[in-house]
Amino acid sequence: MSDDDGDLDLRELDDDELVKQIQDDLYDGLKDEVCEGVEILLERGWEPYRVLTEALVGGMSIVGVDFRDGILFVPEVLLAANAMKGGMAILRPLLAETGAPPVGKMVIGTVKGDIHDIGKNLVSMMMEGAGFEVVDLGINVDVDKYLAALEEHKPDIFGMSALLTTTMPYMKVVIDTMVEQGIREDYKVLVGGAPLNEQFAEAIGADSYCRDAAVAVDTAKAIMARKHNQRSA
Ligand code: B1M
Repeated sequence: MSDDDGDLDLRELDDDELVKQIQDDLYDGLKDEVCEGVEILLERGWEPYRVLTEALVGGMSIVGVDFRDGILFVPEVLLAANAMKGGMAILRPLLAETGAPPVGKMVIGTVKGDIHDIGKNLVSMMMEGAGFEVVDLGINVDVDKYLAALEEHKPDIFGMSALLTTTMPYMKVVIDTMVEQGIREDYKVLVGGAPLNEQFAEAIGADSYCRDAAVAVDTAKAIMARKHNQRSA
């Protein structure tokens, strides 16, 4: 399994071992190794979505548990996030390649005070892969920036992400401001992020809570189908 330098040869691992090794490398923040593992799974015919969910998201879940339990700290988690982003960068063009004209437009960003962007980036990638044009506002987005982007891009779908219990209430600030300005009904508002749930989304006046990126895609597609039917009715 090792070469002359004692390094592990990823190509000699079977699929299960390789996924486990990618998760270990992600945990250890080894970006180059994670990228190599991702490339090997793709060469073996794995669908990009499967690589994303099983190897990368699966690896980050393990990081999340140990971060919660005080085994990992911010510097280590930042390295793991960097390794995950390396793997995602390889998958992004593969997930986004549809060749078809955009089926709709989305503006998305992580709310003010929150710098978590991996989940949001994943949603953006999957939405692009489903044929949506995505305007990604990045992290720490305040209400003025969100509203300016809605005005400029006139999206069909407006998405907000929050990973902290302390930042998720900011979604309500944004939605309340939309109501005050009389533009709430111009957009479908989807919200997501680990601490959210259906009840929260309903309480703040969002249209839908999206548990994960796949649900975001399905929800957005259903919204576009309804819009299309209304137009042709
Ligand atoms: Co942070 N962090 N973090 N962190 N971090 C969490 C969120 C935490 C749960 C860890 C823990 O304690 N177990 C905890 C929050 C506790 C709470 O609020 N209840 C936490 C904390 C406390 C913090 C700090 C406060 C730590 C500190 O400084 N003491 C700090 C806050 C910084 C800030 O934002 N102001 C902090 C910092 C960081 C890092 C910078 C080190 C790093 C972020 C790097 C980055 O994103 N570039 C980080 C990370 C990586 C995590 C964990 C480990 C992983 C998050 C992640 O990327 N998951 C996380 C633990 C966890 O979530 N289990 C944790 C993978 C990603 C694919 O999943 O983001 O859930 P997720 O996205 C999913 C869905 O939620 C959904 O779809 C995505 C894909 O399926 N989704 C959407 C997300 N957004 C959506 C938007 C949509 C739709 C669906 O719009 C339509």
